[in-house]
Amino acid sequence: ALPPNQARETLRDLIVSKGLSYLMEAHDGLSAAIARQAGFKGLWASGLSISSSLGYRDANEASWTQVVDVVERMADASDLPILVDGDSGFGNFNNARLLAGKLQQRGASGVCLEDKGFPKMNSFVGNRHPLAEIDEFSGRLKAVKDTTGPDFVLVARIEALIAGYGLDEALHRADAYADAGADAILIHSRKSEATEILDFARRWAGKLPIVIVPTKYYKTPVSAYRDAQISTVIWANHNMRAAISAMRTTCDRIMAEEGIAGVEPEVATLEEVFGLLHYDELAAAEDRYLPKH
Ligand code: SPV
Ligand code: MG
Repeated sequence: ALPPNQARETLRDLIVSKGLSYLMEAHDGLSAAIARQAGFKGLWASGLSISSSLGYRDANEASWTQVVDVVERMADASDLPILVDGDSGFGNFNNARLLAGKLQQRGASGVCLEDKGFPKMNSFVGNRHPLAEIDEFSGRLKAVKDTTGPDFVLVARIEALIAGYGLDEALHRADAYADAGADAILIHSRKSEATEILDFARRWAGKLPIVIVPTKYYKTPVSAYRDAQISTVIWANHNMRAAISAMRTTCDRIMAEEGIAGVEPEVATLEEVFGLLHYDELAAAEDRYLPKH
């Protein structure tokens, strides 16, 4: 068990607070613990990263219960508030509320639902991203809110720009989802410049907090988001991608060198592993609870 993180801010604090907040991607207990150690105050349970780490494609190949199990490990290992990528909710309003309720029970602080159908495809893959009907998707949002109650954070993610529609459609949808009870709007873009995101923020005029995912427009400095009064930036997949690079380098070297001496100084020490997962707490508990003979 992790020592309780007394001073932690809630996900709602992070998303609603005036300043810019960050959510760091994690996809298992270990990456969650590393993000906490780095000082992040909240996590993004990325569908892309969780799928990838399980060896699935980000196309709803992982079941919703597999995602819930991963999120539980992240919550236990980090004790941080977690916004979970709930994809499109794994079906209709009923599947969405089942997912959200179970995530809440297992330690998540909020869920993000995107206005697409099931199965969804990752927003950066191909050009087929059919949008859900606004009324039907609004029903999914309402059902989630009614199930989880007000504290659990509900983020409505708008895929209109990804699907090739313009700002008017995105804003129209954002209004509808705000009426349906969303706590924040995630506006997604696959452009390499932040222009359409900043235009959206200007026209939205702070009706609800805005969350963004600058995976493709990564060159924009965060000062631009602060100036635009964006609430939260999600660094959406960088632990997973960093793991791929590091694991590939290590595998290639061990393969080529037929030994592990070369990589030893490059990889985390075992002490680091034991520290991240609080083996010291277990030793102290053994002293307390195990008989001393
Ligand atoms: C994820 O991290 O799974 C996301 C963000 O949904 S994206 O991959 O940009 O769609
Ligand atoms: Mg996703």
